[in-house]
Amino acid sequence: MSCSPQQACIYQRNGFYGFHLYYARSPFPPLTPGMMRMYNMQFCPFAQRTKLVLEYKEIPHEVVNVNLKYKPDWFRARNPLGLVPTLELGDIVVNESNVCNEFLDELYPNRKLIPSDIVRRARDRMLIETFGQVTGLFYEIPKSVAEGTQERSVKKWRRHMKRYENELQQRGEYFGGSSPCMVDFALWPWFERLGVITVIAPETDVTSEEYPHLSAWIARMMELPAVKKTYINPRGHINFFKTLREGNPDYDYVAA
Ligand SMILES: N[C@@H](CCC(=O)N[C@@H](CS)C(=O)NCC(=O)O)C(=O)O
Repeated sequence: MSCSPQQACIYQRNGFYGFHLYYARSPFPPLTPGMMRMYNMQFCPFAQRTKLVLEYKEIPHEVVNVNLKYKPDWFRARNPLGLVPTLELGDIVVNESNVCNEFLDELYPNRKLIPSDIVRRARDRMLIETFGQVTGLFYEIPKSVAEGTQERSVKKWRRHMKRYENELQQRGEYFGGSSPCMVDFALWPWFERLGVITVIAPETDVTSEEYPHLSAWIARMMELPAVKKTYINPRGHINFFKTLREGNPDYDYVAA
């Protein structure tokens, strides 16, 4: 199937993705009544957080991939900051990956991901909040390597990895114990993209010698059907990251 940039085109590729064809003047793809819609960009780790929850809970949904360089007005109307992920269901619009995920967990209580125990919930929330420091390192490390000043940022990286390693040691197979919780899905997208920084700074690798629990968790996560459905291989992520840094993001790249 092919469609022009002006067409509203929602379709499945690899069972999940559609092309990012919603250029500035493309028409609004009509909503399917009662169907959860997610505005997405296939390489966005924040959007992947929400896709993982949609898949894990087996929530029927449709995906509209947005070209983030040329955002349609109707997308900006739904998210003034112009960010994916954004969810839409009837007249409800929800932005921000963590907020989207909390909304989904409350609306669809099967396979609960947020614990009801308030202490456990606070601990999980802290892990997700502080992970913002790790996501920032995905930009800081390549920059510091280019400037020859990576020692400090790599040290920061290792300190964070150790923190998550220790947490897993206490919690079990997943951050949720014997099954995944919201922490697993909130963190996973950046572990899937590990190849992007290990190729630039090999010292960032999560080896089984140094991080036995974290590396076993990575292998375990790769077996989850939700992860398999949203997975893009390192080549795909590296290519996207490169085109993004060059200022010409290749949203539709298909990693073979
Ligand atoms: N805090 C947001 C971050 C989302 C975000 O940064 N998304 C990026 C794509 S990975 C985006 O939509 N960028 C568009 C832009 O900055 O114009 C969240 O957690 O959802």
